[in-house]
Amino acid sequence: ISGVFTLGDALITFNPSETGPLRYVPSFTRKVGGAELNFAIGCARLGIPIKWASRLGGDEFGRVIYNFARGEGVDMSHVEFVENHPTSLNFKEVREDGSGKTFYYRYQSPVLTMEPEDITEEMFEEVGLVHLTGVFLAIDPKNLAITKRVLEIAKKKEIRVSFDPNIRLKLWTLEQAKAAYSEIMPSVDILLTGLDEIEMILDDASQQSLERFAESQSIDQLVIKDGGNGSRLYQGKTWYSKEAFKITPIDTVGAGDGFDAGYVYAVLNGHSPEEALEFANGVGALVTTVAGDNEGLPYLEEVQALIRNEKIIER
Ligand code: KDG
Repeated sequence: ISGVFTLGDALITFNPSETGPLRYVPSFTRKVGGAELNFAIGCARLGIPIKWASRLGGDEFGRVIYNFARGEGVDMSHVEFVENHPTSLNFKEVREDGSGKTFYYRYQSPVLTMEPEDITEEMFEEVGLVHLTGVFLAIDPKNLAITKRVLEIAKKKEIRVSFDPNIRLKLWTLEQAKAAYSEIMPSVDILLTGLDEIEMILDDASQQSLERFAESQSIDQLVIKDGGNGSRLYQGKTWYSKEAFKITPIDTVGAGDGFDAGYVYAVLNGHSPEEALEFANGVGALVTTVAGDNEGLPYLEEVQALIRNEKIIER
């Protein structure tokens, strides 16, 4: 099985000790987050060789993220520490139903020191799929050029590209997001998007409009994630769908990243469209059962047990 490459900014995530508005939360637990890193950890737990390219602050928090990601088995060869750019922070608010809000402190993100020339062909050895997300694009306008450099190499080496828009309106406007997405969409083979996100991008998320969009952008697999309502896939002029697993979420942040890792695993392992949706739904569901953005990411046997409706023997 071939490996996966991703790039993005990671954060020290402060998870609240209590649910409800952040202003009343007295204490936090220090954790690690960041959409692309969550994805990378998801891949590693499923057994996919995963390279994560990034920059971290040359500070204590940078070391926390580095050691955490390395401990999860993420290939850190393309992660560097930089001075004068503190590691990004994120304070989370979690509501009773598991949904949340994000308060970023990432104005000087270490990834601002990355340049398109830092992306070299050698980084893509043994890579069968590149996964990109809109969070990296949102951090700085220059990141579009870095992303394009990744896409250029992927095209040259015939590497598949998956993309998650991961719209973060706290980082840029919808207009800016749409402009950047439109530049990279024609290079995307697998689009993994939330239903709410594709509604924002296209204005009209009717079946017809989605089909037209996929065909006009030559997107091979258009995957729509709809949380508790399950997921859908449009591929080869056919729609497939799979309902969600019935679980009680306690922290939904990171579920979409987990879904992406699950879907990519299924694609690399040649699963059928329905099996791929089911597997990805399973990974996403398990993420929501644990507090934190990536702690709930399952190991392969845990997803398989959920799908087979088997209990894991605990004692
Ligand atoms: O998808 C989960 C991420 O959103 C979270 O871990 C942190 O918001 C975040 C980000 O910007 O990467």
